[in-house]
Amino acid sequence: MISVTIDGTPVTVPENTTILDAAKLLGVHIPTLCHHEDLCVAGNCRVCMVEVKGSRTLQASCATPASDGMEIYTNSRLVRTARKHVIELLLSEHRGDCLRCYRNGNCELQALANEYRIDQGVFIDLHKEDQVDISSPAIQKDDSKCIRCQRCVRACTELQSVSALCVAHKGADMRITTFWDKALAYVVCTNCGQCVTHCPTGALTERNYVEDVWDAIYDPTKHVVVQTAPAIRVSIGEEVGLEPGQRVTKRLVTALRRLGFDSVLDTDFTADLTIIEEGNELLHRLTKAVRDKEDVALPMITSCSPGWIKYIEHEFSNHLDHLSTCKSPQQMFGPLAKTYYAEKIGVDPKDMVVVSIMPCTAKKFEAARPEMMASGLRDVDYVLTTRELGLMIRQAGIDFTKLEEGDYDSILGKSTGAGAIFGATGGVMEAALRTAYELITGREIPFENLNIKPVRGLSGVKEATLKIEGTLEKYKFLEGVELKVAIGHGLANARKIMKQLESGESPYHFIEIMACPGGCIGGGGQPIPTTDEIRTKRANAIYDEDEKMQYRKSHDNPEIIEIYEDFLKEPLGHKSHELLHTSYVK
Ligand code: HC0
Repeated sequence: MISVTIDGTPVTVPENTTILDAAKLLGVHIPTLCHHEDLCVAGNCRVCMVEVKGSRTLQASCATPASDGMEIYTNSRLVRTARKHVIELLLSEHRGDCLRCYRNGNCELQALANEYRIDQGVFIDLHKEDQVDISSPAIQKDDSKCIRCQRCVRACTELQSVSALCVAHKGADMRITTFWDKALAYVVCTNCGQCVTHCPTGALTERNYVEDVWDAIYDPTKHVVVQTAPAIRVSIGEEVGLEPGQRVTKRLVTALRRLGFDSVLDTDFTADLTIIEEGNELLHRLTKAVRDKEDVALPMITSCSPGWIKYIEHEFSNHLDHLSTCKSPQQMFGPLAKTYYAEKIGVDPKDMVVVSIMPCTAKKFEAARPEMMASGLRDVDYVLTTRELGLMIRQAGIDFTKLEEGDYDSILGKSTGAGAIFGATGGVMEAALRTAYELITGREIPFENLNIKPVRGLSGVKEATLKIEGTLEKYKFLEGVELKVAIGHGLANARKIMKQLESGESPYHFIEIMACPGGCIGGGGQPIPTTDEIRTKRANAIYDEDEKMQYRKSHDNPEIIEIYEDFLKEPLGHKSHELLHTSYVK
């Protein structure tokens, strides 16, 4: 441990603690624009400069380790003057039309400019024209708002191992760009949106479709159906002024009705359906491999995260046969809404508009993929992020705290705890294991074993082994098999898993991969900021939701039982293949 004084107050901290973190321990906030706890130290915005006694220059507190006996001043006249100049310099290059900016009110640069009362800059205002790249259906990039902090580049490289964004040129010409300066739609971007949630300004945002959805709602000839992803119910509260980790499912339903959606349905229902289809697909592959000794692609890997799908298509396209052929729950919902549900409620599918509320920017891309027209129409018409829904609720003047509780409509509205936990890393695996156990053994999983702890939490790659015992006669060939599973979240972890698979050393039968750190609760469409502390709170709320549900296993969902009896007939059957399964692009 070492001792330092910060603004005259002594504090003891572990060795190698940065000045920024030492100050945090003492409750002193030092502003910064380039630093983010998810990312490596950059030290390039210089906003976090502090005075260190005996040092000839100011020090970037995020990049300077505290040392024993250091006397640090975070708010001296020198520091304040220098910091103000740095902010002014940044503002001189930043197109400051805050009133029109999507991040107005949630922009770190704007907040600092306000805090430091930057009313009249001493530097020439370069007032750049907007330079917006809208080539992608998911993400838009506006260089005129970029402050070159490189958080996006680090998120894309460190967290996601994608490197679609990079730094070009030097000094005043330095820019954040892409390979050969191509538009985002034409580089290896996976649309995951981690650049967006890490951007301090409005330089990177999702493509916003709020006005299109209002138009659909106002159109009396349209029946507008909304589906809500598992992770929304534990994060939308942050957009309307609640603390992270509030579970607001029933108030969310009421808010959506108040906004004017005609049917309020749940992606958790199709998450349950995914488990039935994907669980049967896994059993089918295991049967071929273990009983029939056939050469079949194992491990099978989940396919519900569209950022992950784009990544494997770009980076590991020789291994696409490992992907489950199941569409994501979002894309299972779309064609079911425009066939089965439309018929049930007597609406012409041409007059139906399907809107998804997703914690994910890549879902916008997924919905726009050419193959996602199994209903004969665009299966999902618009995808809004949690942030866009928050905007709609605020625009409509809805006081979330005063909302009464509501229930999802039926059918495609009922779900289980297994569907809910899809929203956290490991959740798809946990849901699948709950169902697989009962399918293979014919016995009910003991209540105390429903929570499968090894697959939970924020470790980058998680593993579990389950010995199969006491099988039904038809699965006797699986008796004694040790089922090995792995879970990866964040594409850098996906790369590790895929490298192991590529080398032929993957010991697993089944792998869950989600593109974003933490899974969907940490998705690129989630409220900003998103940190590990917030991810944990959202995940805990999801597990809480699971424990409060009437049903906790997908195959117990009465609406799932009904849709198979009524419409789909059997898992992996003809109708399922037509509507619920897909293929991938090399
Ligand atoms: Fe997810 Fe999903 S769990 S990807 O994270 O599988 O976005 O929340 O909606 O589709 O259900 C996101 C979240 C979903 C899908 C589900 C899956």
